[in-house]
Amino acid sequence: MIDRDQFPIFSHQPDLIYLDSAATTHKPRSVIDALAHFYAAEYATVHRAIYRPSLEATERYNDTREIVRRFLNASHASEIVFTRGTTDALNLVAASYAREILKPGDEILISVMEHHSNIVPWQMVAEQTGALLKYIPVDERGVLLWENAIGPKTKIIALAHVSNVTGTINPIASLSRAAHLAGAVLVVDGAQGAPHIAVDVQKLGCDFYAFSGHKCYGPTGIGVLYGKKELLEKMPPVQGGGDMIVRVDLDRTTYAAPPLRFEAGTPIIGGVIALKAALDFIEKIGRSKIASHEDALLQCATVQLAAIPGLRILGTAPEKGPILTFQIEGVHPLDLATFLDLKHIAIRSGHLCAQPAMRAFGLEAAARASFGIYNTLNEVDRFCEAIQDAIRNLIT
Ligand code: C6P
Repeated sequence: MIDRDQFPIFSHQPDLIYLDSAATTHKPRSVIDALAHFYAAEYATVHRAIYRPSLEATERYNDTREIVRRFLNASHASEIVFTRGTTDALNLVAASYAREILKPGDEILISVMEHHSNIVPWQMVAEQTGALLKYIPVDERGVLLWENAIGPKTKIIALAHVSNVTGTINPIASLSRAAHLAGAVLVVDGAQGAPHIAVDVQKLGCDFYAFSGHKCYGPTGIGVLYGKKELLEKMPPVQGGGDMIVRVDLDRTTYAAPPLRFEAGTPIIGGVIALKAALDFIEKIGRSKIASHEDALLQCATVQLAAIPGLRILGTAPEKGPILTFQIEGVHPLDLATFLDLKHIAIRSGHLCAQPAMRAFGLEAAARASFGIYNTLNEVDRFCEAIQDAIRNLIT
């Protein structure tokens, strides 16, 4: 599908079969070079200084905002806030938007499938405001049973675009319409969506969309919050400091307009610049090509694993991202991951930072393989053979 030589990790670790892209993706040469080149040749602060290198760094920083706007098809670059990642972005919506609008008795609706990043911030804001946190159930396939869940008191609905446990792709456009009919906003945790699916926030109709650069072939420490202009403009900042102000007096501060209002302090300049290289990398391949390649890998792995007696796949929704979580009767997921690691196969094991989702399946831990653009069908076959081998060796 792509030239794997673009990813230096595979020349440093030629035996590695990396099946943990849902945790974080490896980086193509173009991203590593963009980051190294910025630090080596162009490094300067942004927004504050008038010397040439700083003006140029500021221009490149701002260029990325426009690239992200296009990546999400947002209407305005000012709707793009740079954050440290998805977690940071979701916490910003909870601590600012939600804290501002929620009254005692209002309802926040999330699902039992969410990552802890899309549960804990809502629990915190519910406690602070007296709002109630309610959960949408899922069926045994991992499909959201949401139709009757939205009520007159629902003010915020926060859901994953793609579940990091079941891989389920949630029907965001329908959920947006239903949320708006009820007078609520829809917050989308796009951590597993943005790397795999073409995201058009105007078509999806969501009010907020969060994602992480490091799951999109970019660096760690940089993420994005998209928010509708009219909502961001009403939101108070959560952090105060440099760069987020128009004027500071001894007794008061006038805040800058969004997005700078939410980007206090010296920003993640190198991360932002390298994020552009990552999104360019994705766009150059094309998101529909990425999705179809990863879907082929997922189908190939699913067919092989589903045929193994005693192996249960968690998440069999009709629409899935490239995530395959499973459990084998009589084999602890940590033992399985250790066994596979001896064969240089990297999978995730444990609760996947989604303990309520695990418990909904009656488990405390599971194993997960997830696919990226650099994986091959041959790697999938070797992974499935290694699973068979693990079963022969680990079940006594
Ligand atoms: N899931 C996984 O292995 P951060 O850490 O902020 O970049 O992303 C958090 C996050 C939020 N939502 C979803 C759906 C996610 O999958 C993640 C990160 C990783 O599944 C690490 S636990």
